[in-house]
Amino acid sequence: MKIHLWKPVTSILLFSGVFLLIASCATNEPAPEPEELTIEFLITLSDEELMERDSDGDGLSDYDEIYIYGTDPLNPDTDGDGLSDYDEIFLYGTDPLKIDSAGNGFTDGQEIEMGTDPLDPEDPPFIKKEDLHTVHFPFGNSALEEGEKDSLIHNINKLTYAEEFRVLLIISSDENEETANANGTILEQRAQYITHFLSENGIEENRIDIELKSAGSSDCTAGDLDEHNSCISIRSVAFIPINPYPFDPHFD
Ligand SMILES: [Ca+2]
Ligand SMILES: [Ca+2]
Ligand SMILES: [Ca+2]
Ligand SMILES: [Ca+2]
Repeated sequence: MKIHLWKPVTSILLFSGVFLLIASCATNEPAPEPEELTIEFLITLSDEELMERDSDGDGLSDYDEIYIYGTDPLNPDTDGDGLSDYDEIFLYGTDPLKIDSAGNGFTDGQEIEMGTDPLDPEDPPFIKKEDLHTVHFPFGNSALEEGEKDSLIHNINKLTYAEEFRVLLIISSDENEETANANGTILEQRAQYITHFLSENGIEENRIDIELKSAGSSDCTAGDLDEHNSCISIRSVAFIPINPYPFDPHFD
């Protein structure tokens, strides 16, 4: 009975063995591939075998990925920035392990798409929201005092540097200020003063958007009231940079 039971099993084993032997001879594969490739499996292979393989088809051999570049031999785009490991190393010179080689907020793939230099942190020139200062007006007046002009010139320098940028000016007055005279409302006068100052310094009007915003003293934070019972922080023009690029950069 025992012999009868074992016979078919032995036949199957023998048959499988012969089949595996034939398959292995025919494809010249040294070891059976696991259903899903893993690094653990790859590093059991010899250097020669790894040099002949490119498991992820990115143009780099498994050997080079594992032992030279430190990239993932099972992922054609290790850092996920849209550029293949091969292209980063041999075409663009970018870091295949860093999503943003220049550290300027745009990924390497985005920079290639925009035609900017992925290795130059100053390309494309960029203005962050906090790079532009809010400037404040004296009570009832549309002309800036000297210290505030320095802030304005700082903003002009930023806009000159990043010439693709437009800017939104949000111009506010305090409710206690005189709202209008022969030259228009105080908001209009402030808008005129600022745009004139900007265009005199090379920032043309077509780069400027304006929003006039009346604000009440109720928006005032404590300690911001002056001797006119008017709110210093509200009498202002805020400069909001408008990103001209198709991507919003991400800063760590
Ligand atoms: Ca590869
Ligand atoms: Ca790869
Ligand atoms: Ca990449
Ligand atoms: Ca990269």
